[in-house]
Amino acid sequence: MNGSTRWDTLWVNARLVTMRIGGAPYGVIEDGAVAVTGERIEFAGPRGELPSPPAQCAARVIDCEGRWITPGLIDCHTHLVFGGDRAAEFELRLNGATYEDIARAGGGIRSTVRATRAATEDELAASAARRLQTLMAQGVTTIEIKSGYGLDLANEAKMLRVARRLGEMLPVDVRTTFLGAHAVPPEYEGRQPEYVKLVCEEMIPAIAGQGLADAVDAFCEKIAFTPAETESVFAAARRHGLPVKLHAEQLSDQGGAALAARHRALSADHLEYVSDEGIAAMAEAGTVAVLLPGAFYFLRETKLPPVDKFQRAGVPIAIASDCNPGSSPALSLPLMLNMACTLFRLPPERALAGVTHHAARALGLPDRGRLEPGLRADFALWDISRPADLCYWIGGAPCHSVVKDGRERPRQ
Ligand code: DI6
Ligand code: FE
Repeated sequence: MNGSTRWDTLWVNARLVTMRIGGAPYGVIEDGAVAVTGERIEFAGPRGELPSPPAQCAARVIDCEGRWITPGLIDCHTHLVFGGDRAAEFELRLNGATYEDIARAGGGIRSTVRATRAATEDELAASAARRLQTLMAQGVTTIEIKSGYGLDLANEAKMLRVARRLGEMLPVDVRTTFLGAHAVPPEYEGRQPEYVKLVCEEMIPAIAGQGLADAVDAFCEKIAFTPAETESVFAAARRHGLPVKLHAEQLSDQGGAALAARHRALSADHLEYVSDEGIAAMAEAGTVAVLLPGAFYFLRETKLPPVDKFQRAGVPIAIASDCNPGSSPALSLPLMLNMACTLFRLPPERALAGVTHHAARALGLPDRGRLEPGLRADFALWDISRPADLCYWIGGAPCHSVVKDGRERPRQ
């Protein structure tokens, strides 16, 4: 190479979980190497296929001492930015109240709305940053963050600005989703159609105009918005060039999955109560099923999402934390992997696909989620013996370090 090295950095003596499809399980490469220049992967393969000895390949060579490398984890569904918490409601539920009872009595999402409206941007950023650092310490390199606790233009925009700011403060990519149609705010009590009009005609145009959202979501449910209202939110999103996703079939079957598929949604999320028609429509549209075992567990749901039917229909399954104060105060994606396996019976390889390449797809980000030349150099090193160990530990897998955009990320 005429004295000049080809790549910036080369990681050797590593075992790779490439998540490449069609080869070995997990796309495993024993005795692998990953080379990076700038923010991109240039090489991810067996050390024996390097073009020359490691020291001649890259300006810097890092010995991974046999550790496993996975793609950086992607948490594709969170409500990470919020004021306060709902630990008191957790106690109420343990004393017999249901999630729906609490919501109908003005608690639930609305209590978080009060706390979020009262908080400053700095306060919201500080509390969300602590949660985000906990997720990052366990391998997260990309996260989606929804609004939905502001429920008026100023406060929804505030939440989305905080989410964007987190991506600037910390070495992690943040994708933002506008969820104005999460709940009806108290000032619109009894005037739900007017609130939907506000979301569609004022909030979405303003949020899109300020470039604050990468997608639009809604909560289609008996205690939230009807399918017809969801349609109008999606139509407004389309008018402003934003892709959609949907909280669908979490507590009952509303036909939300099929509706989302008709709108070519990136994902439909939750899906415990999805029908066969919903699954078929998602398969046809290529809509990802995002399963949220943290919410299933925390709400003590008993109806399982139909994972085998998704698999048979060819619907990609992603797994996310749904981190939020009401239904899933979850701060570990490896814990969600364990729950996806234990509660939903997902084999570890499919669970891992759910927080890597299928999660990337749920965010419309084809540039990440696998270890492959040309993709973003986001990956995590783990002190484990085999890939399934990532799903095995309850409450945290041993993450050694994280590389984001080709650079070793300082410990958070
Ligand atoms: N479904 C959920 O699980 C979260 N939002 C939603 O639409 C819960 C949000 C909350 O309870 O604060
Ligand atoms: Fe959610």
